[in-house]
Amino acid sequence: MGKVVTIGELMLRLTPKNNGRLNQATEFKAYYGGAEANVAMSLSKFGHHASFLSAFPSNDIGDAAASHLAGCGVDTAWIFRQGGRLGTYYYEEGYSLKQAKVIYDRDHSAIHHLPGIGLDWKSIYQDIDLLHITGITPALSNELKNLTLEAVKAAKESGVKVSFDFNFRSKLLSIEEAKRTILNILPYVDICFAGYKDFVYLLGEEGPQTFSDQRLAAFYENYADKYGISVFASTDRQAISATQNKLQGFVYQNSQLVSSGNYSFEILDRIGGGDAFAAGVLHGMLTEMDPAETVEFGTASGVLKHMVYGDHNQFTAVEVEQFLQNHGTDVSR
Ligand code: KDG
Repeated sequence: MGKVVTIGELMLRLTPKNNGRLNQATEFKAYYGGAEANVAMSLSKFGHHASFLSAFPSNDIGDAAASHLAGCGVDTAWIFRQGGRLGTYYYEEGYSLKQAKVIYDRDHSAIHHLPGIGLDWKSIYQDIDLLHITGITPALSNELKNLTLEAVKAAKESGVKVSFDFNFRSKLLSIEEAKRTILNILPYVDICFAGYKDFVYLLGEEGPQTFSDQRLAAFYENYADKYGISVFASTDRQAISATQNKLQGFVYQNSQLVSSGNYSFEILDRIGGGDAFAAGVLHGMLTEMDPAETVEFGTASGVLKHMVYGDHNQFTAVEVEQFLQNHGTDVSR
């Protein structure tokens, strides 16, 4: 099993009960999320040693968030207790013809204290195999952008592999700013995740407009050569309706593109599906599965996440394997 650090902001998600609208809600369901925390929680459930590096408020809300992570088995030793606010977001679920809605309330949250702490990267990376970060943290402020770059550079110096998920959030950055940020980070990245369209549109060069394995492989090869990235992983998601989905995963490794089955399923909660896929692929790599097993496990992890409420999976590796053994790719009820 591997030893992993993820760095980011843990988010409290508030969702109106009973598919309610935000402008009418009187009762909310609360979940913990945040892309990098979601990956740490999944990896920990899969049996890895996962640490989360962040800052949480030094109050009861911070205590509750830290307990939630610890309850999922995440190592909380690198959570600094500073500031008074936990990043929060409100999420109104989509249904039939109504789009889902996200409202962030994360300005001046505790993670903004992280760059002032003076992190000792050598201690943080001691005995660590892998760092996982996403495009969300560097999108939060210039200081956090610099900290993310510092983190990936120090990881390379310490011989720690770097995994990076674009996780483009248009509410945080414009496409142009996101592209600049990503291009600064990519030279330090070993394993790179993004929705396939994010790769194409954010890297902004001649990506495959029509989808085929050969064209996607050629696209990845170009970036693998340019940035020395050894693994690309992505998903192609087609929403059939607000409650029905198709999901297929891809892993490009050693000049070969391997695809998972194309799963059809009903969606209970789509938030965090990409993080569950990333955690599944990282699990495959950390346990030395071959690329075909890795992409199947990662995609199954992503599918399962869509079928439970909350931002992160609570499935063990054995449960994901059982799901793969017991079901075909059509898991619509
Ligand atoms: O990938 C899921 C995340 O988007 C969610 O948990 C919240 O991290 C979050 C964000 O910043 O949107």
